[in-house]
Amino acid sequence: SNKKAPNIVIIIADDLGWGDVSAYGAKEIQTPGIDRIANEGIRFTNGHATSATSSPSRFGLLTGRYPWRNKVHVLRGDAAAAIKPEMETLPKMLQEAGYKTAAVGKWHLGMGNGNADWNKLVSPGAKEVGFDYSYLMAATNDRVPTVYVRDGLVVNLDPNDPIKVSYKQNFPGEPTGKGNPELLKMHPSHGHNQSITNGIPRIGYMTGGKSAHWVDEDMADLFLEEASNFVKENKDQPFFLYYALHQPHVPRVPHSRFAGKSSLGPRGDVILEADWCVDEFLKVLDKEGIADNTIVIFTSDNGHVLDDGYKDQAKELNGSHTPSGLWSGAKYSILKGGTCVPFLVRWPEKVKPAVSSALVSQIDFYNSFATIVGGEAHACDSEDVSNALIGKSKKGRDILVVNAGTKLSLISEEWAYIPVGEVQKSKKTKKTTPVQLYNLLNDMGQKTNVSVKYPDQIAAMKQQLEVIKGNNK
Ligand code: NG6
Ligand code: CA
Repeated sequence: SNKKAPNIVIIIADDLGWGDVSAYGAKEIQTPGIDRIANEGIRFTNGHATSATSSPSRFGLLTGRYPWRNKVHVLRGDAAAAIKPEMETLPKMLQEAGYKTAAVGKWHLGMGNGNADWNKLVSPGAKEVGFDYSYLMAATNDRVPTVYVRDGLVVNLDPNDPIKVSYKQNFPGEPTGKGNPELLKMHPSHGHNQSITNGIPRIGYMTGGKSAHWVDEDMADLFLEEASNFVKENKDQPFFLYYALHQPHVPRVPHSRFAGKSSLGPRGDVILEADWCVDEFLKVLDKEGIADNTIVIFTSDNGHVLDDGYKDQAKELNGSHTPSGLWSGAKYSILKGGTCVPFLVRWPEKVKPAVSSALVSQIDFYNSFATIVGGEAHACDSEDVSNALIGKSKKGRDILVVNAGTKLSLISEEWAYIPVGEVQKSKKTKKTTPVQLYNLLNDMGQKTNVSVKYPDQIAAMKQQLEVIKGNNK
């Protein structure tokens, strides 16, 4: 048998819900590519992203550290690197274990020291996080800068047309979504009315760099090509690829091959496009003869959202589709729909197809892969759940913290506890949310708050959460 350490690929979608995948029961949309991973691997039904939004979720996955310890929230496109160069990370651990590493796709973890000059090397960035190679969109597809960044350098930049980015004010003479709706092919429903790229208004202002601007319709093919090339070039040594799909985050702009191909409008179309990318990527592993000893994870950075700021008919055309599946809540929510996402693990050489209800989190990849590859585990909040991930055990974690902004939820297989919270509703008003307790064994959908009935359970979980909070290694 092959003694070589397994290759590791994490494919992470952006805003894909638990119920958006046909392997998880979706009927209105078929995802045969993603389903292939489910059918040939383990389908986790209680697998979580760390957080209900992107930056904190990705921070947790890559560092094994709860993002609320570092107050990481949704980052601007010009934010400084949130993962500091001195921090331990999953890709660094794998590099030390002999892996070649790459990140392709959505980053959203900040680059540079804040207020970067995008005409020069932007550093620190993915390299300092532990990626030998990176081909990234800096933040999100709805935020400037709307350019690709390869190894810290903007791709296709013309030095005679320097690029400038601001999240405070527009640049003289530049049209905006707000002032020039006649230039738009897609209109905002809220926010998203600043600089325009490719006929789509974004968050933030940008000028220059015209030759470097991305074309949304081509993004999926480009990321797939980058991911595939990395695999082909590194197939003779262990590699780690973090392949961060941009779909189905807004703006939802599929290639013409997928436009109109689902019954759910652009949101469904880009899910079909993402699924096709997954299928094509799996074919590359097959063709290169490395599928058997490659661990492929498929997951999402947070739960689904329908209207996330553009008029793309996601709500109107949703019909009877249930993108959050069994859960209540969605992206931004502290209920399970915020963080319980598609979570698949395929490793043909070692893992038999199965369905698992083990409680696992993306934050556990760090210490679990450390065990699998013989690397050094020392991430703060990561737990070794490798036996659950490879199907040797039905048991994952005892307890997990997830967050939505500043709200936390402590989850076990049986309970979800959400402490009393204060939510800043505006500059002046705060809203207090009551303590919540749900019995997940008979109320998966978190419909009935049973906090009044179980004061002892609340006290115990409150205590447990305090211990975890204090365990700040
Ligand atoms: C919100 C944006 C939303 C999305 C989100 C981040 C508005 C009105 N809403 O602030 O469109 O970009 O941030 O999503 O601007 S995430 O999946 O990257 O976390
Ligand atoms: Ca997201």
